[in-house]
Amino acid sequence: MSASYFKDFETVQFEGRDSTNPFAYRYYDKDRVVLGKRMEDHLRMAVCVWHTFCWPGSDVFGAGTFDRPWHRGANDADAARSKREAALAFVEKLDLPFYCFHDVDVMADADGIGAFRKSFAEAVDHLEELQAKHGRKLLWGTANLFSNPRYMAGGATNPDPEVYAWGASQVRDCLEATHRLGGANYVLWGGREGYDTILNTEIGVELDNFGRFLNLVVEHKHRIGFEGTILIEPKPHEPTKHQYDFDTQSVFAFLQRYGLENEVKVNIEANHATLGGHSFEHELAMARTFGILGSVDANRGDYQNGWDTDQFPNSVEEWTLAMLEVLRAGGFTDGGFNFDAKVRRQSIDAEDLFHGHIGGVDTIARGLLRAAEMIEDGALEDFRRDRYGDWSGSLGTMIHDKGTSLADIADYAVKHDLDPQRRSGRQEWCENIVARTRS
Ligand code: XLS
Ligand code: CA
Ligand code: CA
Repeated sequence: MSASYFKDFETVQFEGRDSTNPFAYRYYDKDRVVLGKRMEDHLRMAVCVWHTFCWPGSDVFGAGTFDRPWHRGANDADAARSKREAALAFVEKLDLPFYCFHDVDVMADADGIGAFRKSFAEAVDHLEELQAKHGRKLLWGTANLFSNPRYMAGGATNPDPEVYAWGASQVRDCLEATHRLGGANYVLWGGREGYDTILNTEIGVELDNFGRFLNLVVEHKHRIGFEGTILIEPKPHEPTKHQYDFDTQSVFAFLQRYGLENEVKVNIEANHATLGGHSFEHELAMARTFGILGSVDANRGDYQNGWDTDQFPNSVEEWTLAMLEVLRAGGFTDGGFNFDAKVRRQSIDAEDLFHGHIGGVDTIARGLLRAAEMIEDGALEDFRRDRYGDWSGSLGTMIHDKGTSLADIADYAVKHDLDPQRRSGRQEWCENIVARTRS
């Protein structure tokens, strides 16, 4: 039933900006070389299985609105198989290279640890066949330690070590599966690694248990020879009131505290950045600065809503600024852009899945072209460099000299009777450069 779900759709192709075909790319031309690299290799885009194939269109006020064949009954072995087939067929129809999954997204429901492991193992065997059949790759896998009621108080931060051990079993199996499937990264999103009320929460114990967990995951990665990157995905809250992986700065402090700053990077999600009161480009810039920019979940929030709406990206300006940060970071090595985005509940048809992804792909591709144009033009980058140019002069160097004290710097100011002249930050000029970009 599933292989035929997308039978009426052709593979999406690049037709250029004048195309009138809603099922064509206007900007994403995978073989076009931008700043010395093919677009496909810059962007490494992925489809997520959870929103696009598992979510039935339900919300807290109502049932699922979608009528995909695999949603009609229980999530048994047949339904899970159809869902996997449909997912990989869809990625091929979009002509994108990658997909991403949680363990529970791709398997049939199973109770008990033995049955759970067996069901997941069957799914992984099938995914291996499907990857070969459709010529697609895995950007990352992750274990879901937040949906099952057992995880209501967290996985690695649960007060009950038996829950922690269950989580260890899921993560071990999912990390090994990701390795076997050739995954480029392994993600940990700590959805319930936080608290609902501080009244019942011992933060110090929870953080130490969480730090121990992450160290064990890294150790296991090396033990099995997985060469991909381990990624933490920051989010400030939802479902918990407070999530420990609040944002990139908090995650970096956590990694340093537990000795993992050279082992683990971040997977930045646009909507999580904005939920945290930041801009998307702020989170990317922070990760670039710390050298921990791993991968990106591509989506957007709604500026009037305070929750995680996971809509498809559609702001060319936001993605221009984001791509500028990714390019400044030197681009991705293992990472890519994963569409952690879902069509709206009223977008019930198979074609809506295409419209969501095609729009997102083109928005990101256009962001890349515009950011590349700004980098090639050089005016903004030159201005930024000049603005800090005096730091390589004599005073700047002296300030950073190991032997220099606060008093030395203060004496310098007094001795030279310093009277620094104000210089414009040229914010509006900078903003105009972005707005006037032609690509
Ligand atoms: C939820 C997160 C989740 C992670 C993977 O808000 O975005 O989907 O990406 O667990
Ligand atoms: Ca995400
Ligand atoms: Ca999200």
